Amino acid sequence: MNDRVIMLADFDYFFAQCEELRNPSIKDKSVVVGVYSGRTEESGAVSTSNYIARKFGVKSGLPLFMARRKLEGTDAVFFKVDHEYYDQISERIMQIFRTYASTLEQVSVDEAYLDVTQQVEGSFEKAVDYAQKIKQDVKEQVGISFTIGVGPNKLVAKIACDSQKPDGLTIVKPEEAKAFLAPLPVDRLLGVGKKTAEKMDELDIKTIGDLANYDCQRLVEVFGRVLGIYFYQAANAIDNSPVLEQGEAESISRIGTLKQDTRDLDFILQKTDELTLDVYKDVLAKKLSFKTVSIYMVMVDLSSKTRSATLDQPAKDKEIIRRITRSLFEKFLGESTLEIRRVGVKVSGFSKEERSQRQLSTFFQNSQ
Ligand code: DCP
Ligand code: CA
Ligand code: CA
Repeated sequence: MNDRVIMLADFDYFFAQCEELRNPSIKDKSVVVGVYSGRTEESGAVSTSNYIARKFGVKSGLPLFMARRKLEGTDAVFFKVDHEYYDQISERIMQIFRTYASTLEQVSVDEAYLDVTQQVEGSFEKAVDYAQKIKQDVKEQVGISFTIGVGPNKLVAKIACDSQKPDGLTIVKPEEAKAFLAPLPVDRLLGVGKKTAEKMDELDIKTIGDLANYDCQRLVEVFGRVLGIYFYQAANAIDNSPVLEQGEAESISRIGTLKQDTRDLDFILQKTDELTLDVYKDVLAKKLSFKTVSIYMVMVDLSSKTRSATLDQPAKDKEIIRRITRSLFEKFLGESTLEIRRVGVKVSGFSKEERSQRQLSTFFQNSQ
């Protein structure tokens, strides 16, 4: 567990940056992404905003009518959240991250831990160049900027990341970690909310340094064994929690709309070949084997159908997906008379070591 090099990457003003990506001309304006509650034209709250809008005090959670007021007379653009689009961008970046890390733990749509210990041979000097290389690569391939924090564990990497945004890179070496945390207020630690911070304040603990120097036994008396020890260790920059590959899909799938409604097998297979290639890239990147291949159809009357085939042995071959997709469609076309509008390809039944608890993903969650 010693001498790890852990990175936390957090995409800058993410939803707003995604909007800038597809509308480059708005880059110099205030960009606000809002969740509209739908009750009236104006009701809802700011999901996020770019850094220009933040200068005017427009931040996540602010009611939209107030955001409009603050930006009145300025050149500002407002968008509705488009989760499907942000998820797609996020997924592309996560894919790139996977090629740079031994393990990747995605914590949210715009955040992931990367264990890069092996890649940088445990060296924090090498981690500087490595982090810059990842940033550069994602900038070129996807066009999104993000901030990286590097530390000897997840806790330090996270706080390092938060310390300098946007487009930041903050490296905290193991021997600097305690001194780095010491001056920060205790509520920067995960698990120290308002109430806990107040309690700590009563004990005259204001900074993480105060907490680190506090008597561990006293903390256990006040906060209980689990929390007391956790606070003490966290304040002392100790965190042995591993970067855990998780939230990995139960299935990998792609869905797409056909150029025209059809029952023509070759026409359909042209589309599913494209989808298969994308599915296969995911399977490859995640080093998975699958046992089940499914197809998905949305018919002209908007009803949807699925068909699956399960193999005797796990497979990881693109040709197998193509072959089964073809035979499933052949069979399906013989059973149905309706034209098909949308098609999907899915693989599931993954095998990989230690697949314990996986998040259930919705069928065809990567729909496009
Ligand atoms: N988000 C939201 N409502 C919030 C906070 C966040 O809808 N109250 C969404 C929009 C953000 C995304 O989650 O783009 C990621 O949240 P972050 O807290 O990481 O904030 P940003 O990425 O927007 O900005 P930063 O550059 O500070 O990371
Ligand atoms: Ca972010
Ligand atoms: Ca975030």
